Order: sequence, then structure tokens, then C-alpha cells
Amino acid sequence: MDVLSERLAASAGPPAPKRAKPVRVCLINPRFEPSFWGFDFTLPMLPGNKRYWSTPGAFPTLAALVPDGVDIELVDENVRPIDWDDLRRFDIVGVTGMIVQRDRMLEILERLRGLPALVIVGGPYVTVAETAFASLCDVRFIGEADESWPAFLTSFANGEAPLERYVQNEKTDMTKVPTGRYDLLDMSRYGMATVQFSRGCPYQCEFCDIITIFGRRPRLKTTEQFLAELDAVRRTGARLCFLVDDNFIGNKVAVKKMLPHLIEWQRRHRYPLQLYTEASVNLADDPHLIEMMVQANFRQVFVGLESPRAESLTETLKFQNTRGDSLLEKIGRIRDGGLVLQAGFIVGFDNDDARIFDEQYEFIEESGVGQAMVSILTPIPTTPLYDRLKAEGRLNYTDPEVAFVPKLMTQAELRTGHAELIRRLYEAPAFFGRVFKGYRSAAFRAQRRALDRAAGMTGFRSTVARNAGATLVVLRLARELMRKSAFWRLFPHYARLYVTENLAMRGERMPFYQFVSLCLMHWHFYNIARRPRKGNVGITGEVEAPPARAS
Ligand code: B12
Ligand code: SF4
Repeated sequence: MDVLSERLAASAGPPAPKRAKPVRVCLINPRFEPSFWGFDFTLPMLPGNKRYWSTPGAFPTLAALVPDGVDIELVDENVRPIDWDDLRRFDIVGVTGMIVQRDRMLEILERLRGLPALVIVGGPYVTVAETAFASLCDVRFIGEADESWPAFLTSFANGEAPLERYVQNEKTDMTKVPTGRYDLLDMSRYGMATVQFSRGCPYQCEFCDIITIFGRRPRLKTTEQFLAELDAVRRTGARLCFLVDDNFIGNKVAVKKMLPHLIEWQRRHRYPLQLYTEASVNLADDPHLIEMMVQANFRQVFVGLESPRAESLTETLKFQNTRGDSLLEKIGRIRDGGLVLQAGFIVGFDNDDARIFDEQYEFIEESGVGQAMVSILTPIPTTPLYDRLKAEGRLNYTDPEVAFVPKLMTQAELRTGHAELIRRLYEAPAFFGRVFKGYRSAAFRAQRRALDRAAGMTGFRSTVARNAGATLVVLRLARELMRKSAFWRLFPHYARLYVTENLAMRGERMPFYQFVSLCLMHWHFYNIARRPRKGNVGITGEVEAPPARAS
């Protein structure tokens, strides 16, 4: 018997009477503030009624894990408001959330106080900042909950008193995770489904809580399990799917064994899902892996590049980014293999002085990475970075966005330098300049053409239909730009770039609908870059790191 089961058994006391009625559970995903990732400014212009870009990953899994005798409802506040009166009919109300949802999580928990239900919290934020929630809920789930969650529900259904805190003894055995209940999500409200193939990452970046939450040994689902999950996603009508693995290539050998089956699955079903994922930059060193991913209909990959400064990469223990040839060459190889690169960058390392902003700008422009997400270094509790800065007395929450004292700048310099960098990166000429720099790779275009042909996307009728849809989107975009008084600032750029960059490529130009989707994307990033920010780091005061795991 593991520690959890022992604790559950110990808390049970004499067997309590079983419930006659099912246990009613409601899980809430708090709304996000508009962010780089949410495509909040793009969604209103897409056909249909999309409310948020990606589905909440924990929901389908947690719903699939409930035992018999438990009814579950999922409320994602990003797509529908919380009906507070309706919450009275539930026995358990649970809240999930990551660091950027902190404020809304706390607000929701405050409002839940008056309910008769047992209030529980789980997910990545409570996992790293447990004490912030102690007085706001009855039960906390720390870390993965694939085993503790169903065990808790079973004991609750048996009338046993819950513990205040559940921690799994062992990391989840991913081969035992059931197929997610994607049928419970209203996919028409989302742009993209999310599915997990593995958890964990073998690297050791100093700022990263993936390895403190999920560990450094990648744990994978079986191929059959994963394909069953994709079948379930396909049945919802989703066309885009984000494999939300911490590092999709964390275990290359296993991934290479799975990919031929995924390729076969895509072929058999006529390429129903376009795939996106996250991977470490050493993907660039494995052309065969890239080739297989492209054949499996992977379109984009997010890579944490972090910094052009080798000293900053070394300082943060991101050695995989310093090995071998340059980051620019690696980026080139991934792109030439047929994958669009999205990349993450960080400013505020101890080796970053005020020149880092120009350096990052030049590097990103040179890289041809259109979607470049630049963050301020954030000390997330439990990470080695947090521990180090705390030991050095450098945690400091006086600035709304910079939660520590940088070494070679002031907090204000870091905050304003970061804001200005993002603003520059998303000026229309800068953004489109990068995109076309990437698109000019003949190898990239050749790979993409082959994939689009295989996926049946190049036929005359399909292109005409897509272009017609795009024309409608252009009208919506133009109306929106006028409404926001941005028409004359942006539309002439879009029109000019279409002619000078795209049409100039003649037979090699990208289809009109693709160019339009870039304009939509740009409009989103442009807004995010100019938005007054309200402290997106999610840490607004010192939080105690949680006690060590029970295992
Ligand atoms: C997909 C993803 C996203 C998607 C979000 C999709 C969505 N609609 O929610 C996108 C791309 C938008 C995103 C963005 C960001 N993300 Co993110 N993301 C992830 C990722 C890779 C997977 C999440 C997922 O689906 N997991 C699968 C499910 C099954 O796991 P889970 O959510 O942890 O749930 C398990 C347990 O936690 C628990 N559980 C969860 N909730 C609950 C609730 C209850 C009641 C119970 C009982 C149990 C429970 O049970 C589940 C099963 O074990 C995670 C890493 C990870 N491995 O989880 C990072 C992660 C959540 N993201 C993170 C961060 C920092 C961000 C960003 C801030 C990055 C940035 N600098 O911009 C942005 C913020 C975006 C914004 N809107 O402002 C951090 C969060 C840190 C923290 N401790 O809170 C994580 C952990 C990764 C990391 N270290 O970078 N992200
Ligand atoms: S490569 Fe990414 S997931 Fe892995 S430790 Fe570094 S930041 Fe975390």
C-alpha cells in the first residue's frame, strides 16, 4: 500500500454509509487575461464563435478519471461565464490554474466560500505556491493527481472525511492514464485541442518548474493510448491539436518508435489533425526526426531559445542551447526541414545588461522567427532560480512585472526595456520581415508543398474555398482596424507587404489565405505588445515553497 492509500485508509475510520445519490463535481478553469498565447484579438474575426484559443489540458484527463457514481461538469470561464447560483447544486467545486491565473483563482475561491460544497484546488500554481491557498479551500492537490484524484473521490463517495492535502506518492504512470473526455468540451468554442503524449523533460534549466513538478525522466503514453486519444479529439471536429508535452523529444528513441504509427494514422484518416508541439533545440541535430514529424503533419514547433548570449544560457544551465553550432544554424535546419518555429526568449538573466534588448532584437530579426515570445525572467517557487535568488536576498515584489532585483539593471530598466523590445518586434515591417525571411527558404517551401499535397490541401477547389473564407476575414479585419483607429497605421503595411514580399515571389508566393492568417496573427501580437500590462508574472507577494513531497 502506498503512502496515499495508507493515509486515505487511516482517515477512513469505521466504514461510512455509501451515498445513495451520485457525487456531483464541478471543475472551474479561471479566465486568462489576454496574452500572447490566447489569440484573443484574432478570435472574433474567425468564422464561428470561438472564445478561447486552446482547451484546458487538465479537464479531459480529470473528467476521465472520475469513478462510477460521480457526475462531473466542466466550466471553462474562458468560454462561458460561471453561473454562481448553479454552483449550489454541487457537492464538490474544484478550481485549477497556472501562475498567470493566480488573481482570478483567488477571486473565485473567495466567492466560493459561501457555498455548501467542498472546495478543492489543484494544478500547477497551487503545486508551487501552496500556502497562498491554505485558508481559501478545504482540500489542495499538489502535483500530478491522476491517482490521488480518483482515490479522493472514491473515499468522498464512501462518506469519508477528506484530507486537507493530497500528494501522490509516485509520479503518474502515463501508460495508465485513460483517454480524455474530450466529448465534454464544446470544441466549437476553441481554436485548438490539447493532448499530452508525455510529461517531464531531461534538461535542467534553472528557471523551470517543469522538472520540479514533473521530473526529468520523460514518461510517455503507449502508442495505442496516444492514438486512441487523437481519435477522441478527431471526433470532436477539432482540426488543430497542440501536443502539450513539456518536451516532445525528451525521449527521442520512444518518439521515433511512435511516429511511424502516427504517420500511418494521419494517412488512414486523411490528415485530420494539424499538429503543434514544444521541443528542445537539439531537434535540429536529428534530420530524420524532423522528417518524420513533418510526415506526421506537425506544422509548428515551439522551442525555448531564451537568449543569444552564451553567458546567460550557461548561467541558467541551458547547456543544450550552447552545444554544437550556433542557434541560428539550428533554427535554419529545423525550418528547412519543414517546421515553422515559434520561440521563447527571456530577458533579465544575471549576465544581461541594458544592451541585451538590442541584442535580442537583432538576433530575433536575424532568426526569421515570426512568433517570438519574450518574457521577463520569473522566479517560480520550487525552482533552483527561486532558491538562489531567495538565498541572495534578491526576491522583490515591489515591481508589478519584475519579481526580483536584476544584477546589471534596475527593475524598472528591465520592465521598460522588455516592453519596448516587444513593441519593436511587433511593428508590422519587423514581424513580416521575419516571417518572409523564414518563408524564403526554398527547402522549407518544398517540404511544405509535399505535406500540403499529401494532406489534400493544394487542390484548386480547396484553395478557392480557403481564399473565399479569407476574403471575408479581410473585411472583418478592416472593420476592426477602423473601429480601433488603426486602419491607416496598419492596413497600408499589410497591402504593401503583400505586394513587395509575397507577390514578388511569383510562383513561389504563399496562398492569399495564408497571408491573411499572418495579418490576423500580427494584429493580435501588435495589440498584446501595446497593451497596458498589469503584472503578468502572477507572483505579487512572497509565497512559501511547499513542503517536500511525501514520497
Ligand atoms: C498547454 C500549456 C499552456 C497552454 C494553455 C492551454 C490552456 N488552455 O490551458 C498555453 C500555450 C496557452 C500556455 C501558456 C502559458 N503557460 Co503554460 N503550459 C502548458 C503545459 C505545457 C501543459 C498544460 C497541460 O495541458 N497539462 C496536462 C494536464 C493533464 O496536466 P495539469 O494541468 O498539470 O493537470 C494535472 C495536475 O496538475 C492536476 N490538476 C490540475 N488541475 C487540477 C484541479 C483539480 C481540482 C485537481 C484535483 C487536480 C488538478 O491533475 C492533472 C492530472 O495529473 C504546461 C506544462 C505541463 N506539463 O503541465 C505549461 C505550464 C502550465 N505553463 C506555464 C506557464 C508559465 C505559461 C506561461 C505564463 C508562459 C509564458 N511565459 O507566457 C503562458 C501563460 C499564458 C497566458 N494565458 O497568460 C507553467 C505554469 C507555472 C505554474 N507553476 O503555474 C507550466 C507548468 C510550464 C512551465 N513551467 O513553463 N501554457
Ligand atoms: S528544456 Fe524546457 S522543459 Fe526542459 S528543463 Fe529547460 S525550460 Fe524546462
